[in-house]
Amino acid sequence: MALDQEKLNRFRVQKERLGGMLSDASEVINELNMSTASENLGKLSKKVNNDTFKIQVIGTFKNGKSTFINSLLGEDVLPAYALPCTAVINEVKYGEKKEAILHFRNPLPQNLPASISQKALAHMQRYQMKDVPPLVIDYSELKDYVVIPMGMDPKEMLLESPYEKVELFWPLDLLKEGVEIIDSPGLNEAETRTHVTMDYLTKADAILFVLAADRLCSMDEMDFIENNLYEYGFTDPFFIVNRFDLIPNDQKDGIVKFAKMKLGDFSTNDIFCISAQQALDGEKQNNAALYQQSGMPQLSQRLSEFLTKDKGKIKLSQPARELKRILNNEALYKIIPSQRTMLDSSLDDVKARYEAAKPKLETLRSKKEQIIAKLRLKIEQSKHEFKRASNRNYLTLAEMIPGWINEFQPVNRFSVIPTKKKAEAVVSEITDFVTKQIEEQQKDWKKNVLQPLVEERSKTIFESAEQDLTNLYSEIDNVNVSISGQHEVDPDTVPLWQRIAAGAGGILLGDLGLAFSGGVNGFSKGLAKTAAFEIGAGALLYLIGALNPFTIVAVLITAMISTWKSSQSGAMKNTKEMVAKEVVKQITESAEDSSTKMADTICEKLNEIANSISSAIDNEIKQTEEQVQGIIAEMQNGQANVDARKQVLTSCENKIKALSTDLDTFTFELLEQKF
Ligand SMILES: Nc1nc2c(ncn2[C@@H]2O[C@H](COP(=O)(O)OP(=O)(O)OP(=O)(O)O)[C@@H](O)[C@H]2O)c(=O)[nH]1
Ligand SMILES: [Mg+2]
Repeated sequence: MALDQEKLNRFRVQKERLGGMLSDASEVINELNMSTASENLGKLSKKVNNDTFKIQVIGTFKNGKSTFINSLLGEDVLPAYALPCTAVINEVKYGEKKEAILHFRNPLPQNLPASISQKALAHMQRYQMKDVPPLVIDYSELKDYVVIPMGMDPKEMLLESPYEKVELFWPLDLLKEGVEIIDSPGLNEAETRTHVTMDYLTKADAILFVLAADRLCSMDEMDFIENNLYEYGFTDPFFIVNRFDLIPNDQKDGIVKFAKMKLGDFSTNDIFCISAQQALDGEKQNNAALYQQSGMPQLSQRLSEFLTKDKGKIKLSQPARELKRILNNEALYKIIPSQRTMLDSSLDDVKARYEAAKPKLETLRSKKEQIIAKLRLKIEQSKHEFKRASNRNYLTLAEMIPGWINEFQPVNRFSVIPTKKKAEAVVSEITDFVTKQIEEQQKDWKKNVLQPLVEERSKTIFESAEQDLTNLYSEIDNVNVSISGQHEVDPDTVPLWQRIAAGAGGILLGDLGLAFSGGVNGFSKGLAKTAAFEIGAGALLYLIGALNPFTIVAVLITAMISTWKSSQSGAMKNTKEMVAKEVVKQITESAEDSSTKMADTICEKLNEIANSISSAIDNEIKQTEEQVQGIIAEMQNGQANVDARKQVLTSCENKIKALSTDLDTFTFELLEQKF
């Protein structure tokens, strides 16, 4: 696919422009001896320069995801068959040389498929199956690694892949500037592989959702779009209706209308009806007419526009805003005036004021420790509440299971002669059904009970510290003023969340963090929302893995064969009861452990937030010390040095003002899409 070179160039220019401003700003910030801000600028530069942009291609199995990506690559690279096939995440990235690198899971799953590639197996064994480093593989042999083992023992098909992902490097223009296209296993094909795809969603920046024109908008798909995509923050995915060549001409309009009706509310983007197969064939055969007919040119055009214009907007506007805040709120209004007043004082005065402030700074440090200790305690205390909620959930679940199973009518029936195979078929069907039911119920529970509970509890926890933190910050400000010798305290209008975020760097610069939610909701609510979101995005359903038809069959087989003697319906009834009992037993037995794990995970997240608050305050106090120590050192070198330093301050001030104006223009142009 050709990328709109002109737009791409404009994006590069914008990126370089912001990069230039960042490095100018960095000089000023270093000159002013602002170490935390300087670290933050480093992170911003990294974000602007090396950022990847991950587009995950996702959709029901066999809708043509891999074929679609192949059509972008212009070759049959990713395996695409009529059977469910993609089993592993494939990250397609830019590289001059076509190359594939296989990454291994750590730890490796216990059972490996018998059909595993010998080369991969030998490599794993070389490292005693532990911490296995990546392996370069021939990209034309991808099928030996990333494909679901077919026609094997059905147990094999359920196994987890030992590979974490494949990185495929390809010299495709579209992938320049850190763009990555991610092929993921099909949804709703198998539990293990749906999980692989879902787990990756937290890393994706944008979604291409591939549907099939000949089986459009199934209930599963709509449920996924309505519930999951939105939950993960993808409010504007690209919908691709593939396999459009299979629709007779006189029905094409109807399909387009139907797709718009079903999907229109979930994205502002156009819906693209394409034939990935025709596009790929067109590319391979150099048949421009076929490629044209495939509908790919329009999609291609829109994607390149997205990657140059919108991607730029998404990725550049946040660092630009943050840069402006550091320059104005921190450097211009705080640090420069404070350094000036110190330089205007006598060295003895500054030293004396610093000595007087030292015990205060120590007090502030221990106050901080107390606030954080209180927070940690409150987090620990709420653990039992999370655990209780989770236990209640398992209890309710266990009560519902017998009813579900009782009402379920399996397609598989008992034969006259008892066989293990038949028994397995019936039990698998019931277990599959009940697993789906549990999943549905758990999804609802997570959304309607767990997330609101986490949000509400974290709000209470962080609210309890809000006043103390605000006071602490104003005491830090007072100490700063007393050291610098400024006369009046300038009441700080910067909201608490922003100060903490700036000091903690990490949260603010993360993609989902405080900067986003704190700005809209304020400190505690912002933190609570962030926490609840992260909990929702994580795979918290520890239970599901425990339900496995094979273990259930193994436990029940003897008892089942003996029920066979009764009538067909009697045997079915007995089997259902036995399966229900076994499932309930498995759930009840693992409930305590799963609930503990769940509560631990939630509290770990909340403690991470507490740690960030703690280091944000540490950084503020450290900055106060570094500032005065720096000025004392300058003053000790004599008056000439002080005068020179004052000139440096004036020049920093002018540079910041100029940079701010540039940044305003930059942001305006970015938002107005003037480039
Ligand atoms: N007629 C037609 N067939 C297509 C089209 N796109 C893909 N196919 C075929 O559909 C089958 C499935 O395509 P894949 O690309 O493997 O689908 P997938 O979504 O990657 O499948 P999983 O990896 O199993 O989830 C293959 O046999 C393709 O040749 C299309 O636009 N038209
Ligand atoms: Mg595939």
